Amino acid sequence: MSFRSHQPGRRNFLKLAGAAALGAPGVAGGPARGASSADPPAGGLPPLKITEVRVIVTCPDRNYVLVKILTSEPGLYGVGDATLNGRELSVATTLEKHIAPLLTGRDPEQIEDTWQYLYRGPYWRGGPVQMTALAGVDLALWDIKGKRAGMPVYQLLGGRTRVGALAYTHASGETFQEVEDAIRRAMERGFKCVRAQVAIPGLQDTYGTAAKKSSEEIAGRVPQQAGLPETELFEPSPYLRTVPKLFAHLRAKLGDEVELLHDVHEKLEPVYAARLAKELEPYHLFFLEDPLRPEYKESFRLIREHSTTPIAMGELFNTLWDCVPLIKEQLIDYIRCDMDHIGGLTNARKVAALAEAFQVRTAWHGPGDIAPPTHAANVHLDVSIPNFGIQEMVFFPDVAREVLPGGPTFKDGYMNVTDSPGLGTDINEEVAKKYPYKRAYLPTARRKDGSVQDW
Ligand code: KDG
Ligand code: MG
Repeated sequence: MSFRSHQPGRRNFLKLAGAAALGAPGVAGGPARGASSADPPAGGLPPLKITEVRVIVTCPDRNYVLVKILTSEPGLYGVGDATLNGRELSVATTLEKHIAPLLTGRDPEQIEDTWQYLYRGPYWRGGPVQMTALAGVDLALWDIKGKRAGMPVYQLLGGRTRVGALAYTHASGETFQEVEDAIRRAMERGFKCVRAQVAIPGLQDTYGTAAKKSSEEIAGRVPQQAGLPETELFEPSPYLRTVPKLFAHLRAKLGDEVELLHDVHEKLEPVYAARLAKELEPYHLFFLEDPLRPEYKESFRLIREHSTTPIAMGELFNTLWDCVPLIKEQLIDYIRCDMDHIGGLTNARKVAALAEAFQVRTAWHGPGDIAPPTHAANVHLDVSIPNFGIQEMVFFPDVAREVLPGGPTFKDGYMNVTDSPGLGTDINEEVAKKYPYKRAYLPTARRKDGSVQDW
């Protein structure tokens, strides 16, 4: 019996159940390995096996970790993204040393079973390293399934629910005027929604702004610092004084139509986040992003009790269960997990379904430090679910596009995917070799008294 069969014969099913109950090693070790030649073909297609798992670390403009899964069908492979900014080699090692040996010989069609096997199988579960590794495998398997079916992944997810995915980009500046100008430029490019961040007087290089770089250069392209990480300075008081004034300026100058967003980046303590959300109310943000640290979800209640500013959260979450308390209590309005850090499409679509039940919409994380296969998977999901909200996006530089061709398109404020089978992204391994890994870190932050602050 193989899990490949869509409708396993009853006799085979009982055999498997009996074997599992007895702890038969073939079953516990992964059912697909045992696919026998007597297995019925899946939907008329011949049996398929994973023959090789390649882990490719490359740094065209910044570091990316890609997973290429090859199959027994000549020319049929899938490409997934397993990039974890600043910890790339931990994920690559997990994939190479621990996960790849488990995959060779398995049936790539059994995505859910492989996901469960890799999530629950090792006993130790969750965490950003393992969940990013799992995402890399998961996305590659969805890519294979789409290519095999001759369909884009959104068709496998149920088909289109919308013509495109409303997108937002980032605008930043040293002054309110610079932020306003950057938003105007984004609007000229077609964006209807823009995230706004401004430098905070007295604090150097606050998150989302960086002196010496244009807003477009920074947009979504989180700094990667070669050598050792730099330290930024943060104090809540000047930040809390400045941000409402920024949005007062932007609304006065830009009017009400453009949708504005702001990322707190988990920097605030609950009472200050509640104050900020309350003071931003008159400016009608699309959402206020990641106001609190991810650990203690109850704190979100305080924000809710004091403000109607829509709240988004989730880029530091790693599992479906991180999302449950905030969604089921309706403490947020947008769930914005990073598909690359919560185990890929298989888990993200469950998060979306959970959110749908509680009238929470999606806003998957879409920064420049995850690679095109994740951006593509985001949009395949966006255009196929009923409760999509908004999609963060980034324009990759030419050098990255040469290594990682394909990916979503952007027009008139909306992202889209093409109808090419699978995810619609690829990797050029020869070009990737020209750009070896370079050690790099995210910045860190401290308060004026020297103590550690969330960046
Ligand atoms: O690597 C960290 C980035 O992914 C993060 O800082 C980007 O917060 C971010 C965002 O909203 O894009
Ligand atoms: Mg963010």
